[in-house]
Amino acid sequence: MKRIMTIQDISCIGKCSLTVALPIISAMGIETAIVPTAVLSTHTMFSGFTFHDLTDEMEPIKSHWEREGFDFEAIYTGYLGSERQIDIVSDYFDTFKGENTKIIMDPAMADNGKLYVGFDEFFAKKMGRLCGKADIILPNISETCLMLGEKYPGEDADEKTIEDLLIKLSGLGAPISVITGTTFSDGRFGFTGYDSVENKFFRYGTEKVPHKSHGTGDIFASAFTGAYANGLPTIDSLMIAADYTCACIKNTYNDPEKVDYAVNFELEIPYLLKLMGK
Ligand code: PXL
Repeated sequence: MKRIMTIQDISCIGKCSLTVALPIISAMGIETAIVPTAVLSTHTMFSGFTFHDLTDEMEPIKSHWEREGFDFEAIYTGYLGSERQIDIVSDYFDTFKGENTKIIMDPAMADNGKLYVGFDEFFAKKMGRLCGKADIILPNISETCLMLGEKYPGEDADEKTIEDLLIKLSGLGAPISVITGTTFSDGRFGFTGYDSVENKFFRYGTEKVPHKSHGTGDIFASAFTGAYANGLPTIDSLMIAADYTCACIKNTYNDPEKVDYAVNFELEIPYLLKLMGK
């Protein structure tokens, strides 16, 4: 069985970061090793959340895994809790990046033009520098602008604006940059990417469901990582992730008992497996 590593927090309630990455990637038939960066009572949308930092565990976990000789098909990072964690994750990349190990980064730190509680512009710039070590980066529009120090153009930014941002993003150093949550002129919603090696843009959109929720970026990045680790090409993996995320949002939108802090990703795992041909 293939093995990936994912480095992000555990929000005990919130259906984001590790509590979605672990079930989604495992369900896709990939062993999912986790490096928890912090334990929070909820994600940071709630007021009064607790935050227990696990930075001090990260080095010892890395050293032990190194001694054991574990290797990984991919390293997927999400929400990181501090600038020091960014440095440690950079060491993880140096230690575990084998010839065939792909580094996938979702620089989860902002939405709707605003950083999540606890982050500042220095953190965003530093995350941008770490993105230079990745093979594929998956920021949303807000994260893109904050990493680049560019003005936030809004969620409905036009295709030309997004393409200009992608060119600048590629300057961070990752060969493939994908901006998630882009809206197209035909009203569809999805991702727009740029492959700087091939000098090619690509995009894919699904139906736009009028429901916005936390955690959808994490669901997208997790499904992408699972599909990619299964050996599917980048673009196919991104399309599967977009179709699955759309289904999760739609399921939630139609659920009279929905929660307002996350989407029903659990109920669409059978659909995800069908998309994978499993
Ligand atoms: O979904 C991204 C995310 C991950 N982890 C924590 C968060 C958020 C979004 O708010 O607060 C702790």
